[in-house]
Amino acid sequence: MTTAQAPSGSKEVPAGNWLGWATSTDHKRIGLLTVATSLVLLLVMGVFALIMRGQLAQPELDLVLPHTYSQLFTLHGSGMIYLVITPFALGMGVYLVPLQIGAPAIAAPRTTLLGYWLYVCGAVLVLVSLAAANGSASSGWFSYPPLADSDFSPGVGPDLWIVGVVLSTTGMILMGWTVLWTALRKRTQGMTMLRMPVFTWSMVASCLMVIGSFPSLLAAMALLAAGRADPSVFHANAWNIGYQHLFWFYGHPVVYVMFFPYLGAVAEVLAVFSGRAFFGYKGTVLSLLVFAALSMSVWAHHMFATGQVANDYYSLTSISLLVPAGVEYFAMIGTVLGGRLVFRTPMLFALAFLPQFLIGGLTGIMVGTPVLDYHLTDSYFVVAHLHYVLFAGSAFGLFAAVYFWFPKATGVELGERLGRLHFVLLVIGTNLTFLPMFALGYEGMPRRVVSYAPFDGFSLLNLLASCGAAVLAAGMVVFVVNVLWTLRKRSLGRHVPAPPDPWGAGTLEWATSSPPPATNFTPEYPVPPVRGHAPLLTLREGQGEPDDRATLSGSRG
Ligand code: HEM
Ligand SMILES: [Cu+2]
Repeated sequence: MTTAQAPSGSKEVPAGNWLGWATSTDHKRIGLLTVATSLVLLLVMGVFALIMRGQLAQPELDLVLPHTYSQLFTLHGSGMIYLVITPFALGMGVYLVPLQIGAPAIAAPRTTLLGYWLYVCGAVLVLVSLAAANGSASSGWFSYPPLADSDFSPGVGPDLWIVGVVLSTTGMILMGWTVLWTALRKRTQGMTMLRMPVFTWSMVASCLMVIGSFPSLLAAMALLAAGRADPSVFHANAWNIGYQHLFWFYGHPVVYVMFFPYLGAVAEVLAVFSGRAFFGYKGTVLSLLVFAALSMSVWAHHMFATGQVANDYYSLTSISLLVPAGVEYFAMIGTVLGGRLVFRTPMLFALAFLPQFLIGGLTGIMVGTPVLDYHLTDSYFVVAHLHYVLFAGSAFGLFAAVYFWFPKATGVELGERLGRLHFVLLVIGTNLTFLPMFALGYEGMPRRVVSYAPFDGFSLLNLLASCGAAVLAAGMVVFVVNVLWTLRKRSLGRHVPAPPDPWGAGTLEWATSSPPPATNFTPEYPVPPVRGHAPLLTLREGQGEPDDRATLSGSRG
């Protein structure tokens, strides 16, 4: 901690005090622990992906055994979703929502802390399951029975995986509740619902989906566990399809839980680095809520190929998601078009999010159309689509958020040059890795295969994708170096301490010190008056009441 910045009277626990960190009920610590844990797991899951891309770089390689490969894609996919992108999103909410709405603390802090530890225990179990005699789960992140039952996936590994998934999901539900409760009940004076920042609204919409849909995954996992104990459960075919329904009632909305918070972060970054308030605020808020509600009605578009669902209905609801998505998209573009742009690293990631995500969204229309999906399902086209949404979409938003809020959370900015290098490598790497997969899928390469033959005609595109993965990995190394280097400089005291508001931003978290004191706001850093959804911007532009300006300059010390 940069103690120079910490106002007197705050109860900072020294940085080396591990027990203090692990048991603190300060939402900023829980939030930081959550995002730091998920970033570490991102590297682990990334290494699994690299091994897979190594195996697929050329036809008929023997880098890993087929059963190992099945575990790798299962742990990679399930880990990225259950243990990385979802927890990071909720961790951001835990850290930022109280600050953004001017609250001194999160609602139910012990419940939030319990949520974090359930997540950690779940992650440990999922990783430990790899050491089981028959290995870990190996039937993909959605683990359909009968493939995932105890006849086809014997051993204790898949059971450990199930318990791990249940624990971390329960943790996410607890965090979702406390973040939602905070936004509803702990807003400062003047912070009406329709003045909450876009990011906070994106968290509210996400948390509603967490609460509405995550319990369905717990039910699916309970069913799977029961079926593994007594395989006759799945002999009635109804339960195989029933499992899929329970699973996707969670599995679809989670895609938006892994997307909204990043979209919210990108929206804030775009507004700040365009030097204006977010354009189309109300339309965006409304569309987030419509989007969240609609998202609960589309789940069975993942089941078109079973022939057992009402394809027309699910296709129609899926494609109607384009309307709220379009509103948000144009609001973001409108924000950028009217502004004076400043191209710092967070802004670069936020701008790249737009076209990258568009590719994911548009190919979603294709897989949401049953006739096309019959051809594309379970091919590499789906792998390309989901990675454009989740990697090119969420991960770019994730990095925009990391570079943007890093100085707030740590008191020091990440290095700009390394940040740009990271950005360039990530853009090249992402597209080189995932674009060829559309073609591979269209040409008929199935997903989840450990190898292919030279005469299949998949060799060149796979080689390109694997080279892309190497570029991506290099980008991630640059990012890790940047973080460690910056933190090292800070611990040696050789850094430039970040001011409360290094970017000229608009929302309340930038009114307090960097990092914020234990109670978020203090007499030295009071909550400024709130008269709109970008209160600091209003004050700076002199549109507030005359006495407002004094509060602001006072708070800047
Ligand atoms: C935000 C980051 C990422 C997320 C959320 C993610 C998610 C997923 C998911 C859900 C699956 C499907 C697993 C399954 O079929 O059960 C998957 C498969 C896969 N991913 Fe990722 N992934 C990410 C990043 C990456 C990266 C950076 C690479 C490459 C460098 C990669 C390479 C692969 C490969 C090779 C497969 C196996 C495809 C198959 O055979 O079906 N992923 N990923
Ligand atoms: Cu879906």
